Amino acid sequence: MQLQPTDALLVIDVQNDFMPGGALAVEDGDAIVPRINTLAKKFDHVILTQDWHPTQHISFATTHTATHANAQPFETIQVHYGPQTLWPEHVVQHTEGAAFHPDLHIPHAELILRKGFRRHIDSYSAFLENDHRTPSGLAGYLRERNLTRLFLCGLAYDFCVRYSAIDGQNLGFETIVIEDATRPVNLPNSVAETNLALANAKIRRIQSTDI
Ligand code: VGL
Ligand code: ZN
Repeated sequence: MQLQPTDALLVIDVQNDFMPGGALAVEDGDAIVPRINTLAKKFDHVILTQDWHPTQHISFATTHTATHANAQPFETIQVHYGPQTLWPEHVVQHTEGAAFHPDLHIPHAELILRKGFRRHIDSYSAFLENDHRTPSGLAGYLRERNLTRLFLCGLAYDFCVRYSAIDGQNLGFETIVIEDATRPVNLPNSVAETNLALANAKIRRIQSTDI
């Protein structure tokens, strides 16, 4: 595949808490770090996202234990904008868990986009928060810079990569997921649903060797 100057690599949430041993560990999450470093060298434009939650964030199961007797990590509850899966406390702002994996090496990355920083709205997608309305500003940034095709990698395939890809495609960017440079959280059905959602949105999945 021939890369173009209008392409950007979007590296989603390669942070310590999503690595084996972290607060919201993704199995084998660290295996993609060297692969992402290699991929990034091929792109003129690289953007990193960083999940960045305040304490008592709406996505933390512990935030809801007073009001939802059985609020447990990995269960879904209804909040003011619809369903929200609950998670262990993770990527709390300015903690070591929120830092990028120490081996992630992309010195030419041009933007670090933080998301999920509002206590009352989670944000899986790099474009829109989980109310599916509040924009992050990324679409405007990309359009203003004439970056029209997006390649996505990082964590996790079935949450933040999935929702970023769908929103990116819906907002008019040609969006491609580099599957072997992602790993899933893997809740019941989450990978199958993601495969289907990406296919329905006409989002291509490729391998890092295709680039
Ligand atoms: C993510 C769950 C909660 C992700 C972030 O990066 O996919 N998943 N917060
Ligand atoms: Zn999060």
